[in-house]
Amino acid sequence: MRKFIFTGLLISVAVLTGCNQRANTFFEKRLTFPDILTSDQKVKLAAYVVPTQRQYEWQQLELTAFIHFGMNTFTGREWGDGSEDPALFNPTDFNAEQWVTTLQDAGFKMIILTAKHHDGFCLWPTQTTDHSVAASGWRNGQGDIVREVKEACDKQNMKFGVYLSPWDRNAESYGDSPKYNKMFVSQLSELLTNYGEVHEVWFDGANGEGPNGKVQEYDWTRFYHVIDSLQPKAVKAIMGDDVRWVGNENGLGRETEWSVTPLNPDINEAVTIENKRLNISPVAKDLGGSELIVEAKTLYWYPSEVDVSIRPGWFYHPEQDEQVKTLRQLVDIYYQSVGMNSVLLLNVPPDRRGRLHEVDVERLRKFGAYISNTFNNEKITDGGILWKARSGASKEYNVVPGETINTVMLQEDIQKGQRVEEFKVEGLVNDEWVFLTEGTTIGYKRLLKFEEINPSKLRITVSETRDIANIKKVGAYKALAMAGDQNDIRLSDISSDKWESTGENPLIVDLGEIYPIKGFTYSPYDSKELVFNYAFRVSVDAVSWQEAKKGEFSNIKNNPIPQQVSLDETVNARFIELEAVSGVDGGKPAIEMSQIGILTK
Ligand code: FUL
Repeated sequence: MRKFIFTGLLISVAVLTGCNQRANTFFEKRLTFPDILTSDQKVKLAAYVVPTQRQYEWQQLELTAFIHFGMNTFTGREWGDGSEDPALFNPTDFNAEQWVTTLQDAGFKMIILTAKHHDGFCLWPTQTTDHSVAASGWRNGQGDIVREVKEACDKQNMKFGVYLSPWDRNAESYGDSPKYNKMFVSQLSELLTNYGEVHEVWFDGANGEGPNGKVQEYDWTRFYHVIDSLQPKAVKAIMGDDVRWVGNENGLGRETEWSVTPLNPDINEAVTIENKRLNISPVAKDLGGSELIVEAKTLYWYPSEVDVSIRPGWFYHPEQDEQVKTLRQLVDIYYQSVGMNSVLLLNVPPDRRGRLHEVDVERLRKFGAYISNTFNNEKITDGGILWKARSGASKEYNVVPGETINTVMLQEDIQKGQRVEEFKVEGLVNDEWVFLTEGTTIGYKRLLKFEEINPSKLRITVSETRDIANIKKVGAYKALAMAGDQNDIRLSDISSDKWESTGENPLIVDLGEIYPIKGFTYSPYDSKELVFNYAFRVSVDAVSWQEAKKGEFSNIKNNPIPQQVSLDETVNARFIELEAVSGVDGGKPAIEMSQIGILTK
């Protein structure tokens, strides 16, 4: 009877809201609640929101790769300012097939290429601007990076996506909204018409214009329409409404990661007002808990993508060759992304030759081998049978006799919605059930690690679920121990024991003696506001000062990692002065001595 009443409710909601409802049971991508619902009904209905076909196919890719390649590769910057001479772009041994083969061997299923980053330089010979590969010396201006990458992908059956930065520091029309939107639509259309199938379009939300910068109103509706009509299989990511930014660039998903959320990208006033009312943004801790759902008017299937670079920066910098993430860091990232109901988008930036660097290639090879060795070695014999679990229900699974395990995997059939709110895993050892681990959400995939153990059975309990959960697969594995720790950014070559400082903006530091300074670092930890534009000055006597560098910590807002700055030439100095010319939010942030490091090597 209760089931009958609920089915009736599902149908009336569909009729009332006109949502895209499949077979009178599920709501594809979006559900707007009618006003009449109780809180319990709202939470239960959230369990009936499901992905579109293209979102579902995207989720199954699990491992996708980002390629940041462009003008910054050759200038050493993270954000170019658009004034770069196209002649600087000149890869000496460009080889897209090497990228695809390396990434494919490591298990990656799609490559997303930065066709245009914030500096506006286009990697294809576009009709829309002269600022492109056509104006470079590479292949005598006859080359097309986008085409070569796409062809290499096609050859090896790798999916292909494009990153096209809305923020453009080169385009003259940027800020003249209709004019720039027209140009952007043409760029998008070229990319989506001339290169065959595209499976993801990545719209970066980053914009470093600051309070006094150019203001561009993007025509997102039109951009969406261009994608939907030219590439119906492509998911729209980040400022797109199919794939959500996880909220950090560290490779870290949420413990509780709901793909059903009231959050949508801020693409129009109504959405912005609603996101503000609910106090949510991609960086919010809770994006789908029941308390939030009760407050919401509309829910979306908007799953998380974890984007992170294999190196500290998004672009290749030779000085970061020793800071490529270790196997251990990459595997942790895998557990925290794919294993936390997200798709991993791992950036591997090609070097100035136009090849993936040997260190990165080796790391990827190890990573791919580790993941396949671990997860192709199933230790449960009967984990593939669909289990329909009510709140409180348990099910036992058989472990291959004698096997040791330390990892469990759970998957819901998300085509029937994401439902589990809490679960527990136990192992049967000597006829006794031993607690192994527990978690909150499952979604498409959840991986959890625990101490090595040899149980004869596993018992999964779905402690709380929004409606009958569809557990599609349970797996157990033995992940091998790994040597090696973090490859951290080098913070300082000289000890700060004898340093003395005055002021906080500018901050002046007496290093105690004269050093040959090659660069400095700024670690943004614990700052109220992060420094964006800076000026770095040096002096031997604290009387006459010389400006050694002026610039911006380009991507610091989204990726607040320690910033390393190399000076154009080595300077001998005893005193340094760092001024925060402006902060990421337009203020004048203070700087502490503990945030600074000096590079002399
Ligand atoms: C950010 C950008 O500003 C970075 O440069 C990089 O492209 C990253 C993936 O997104 O928002």
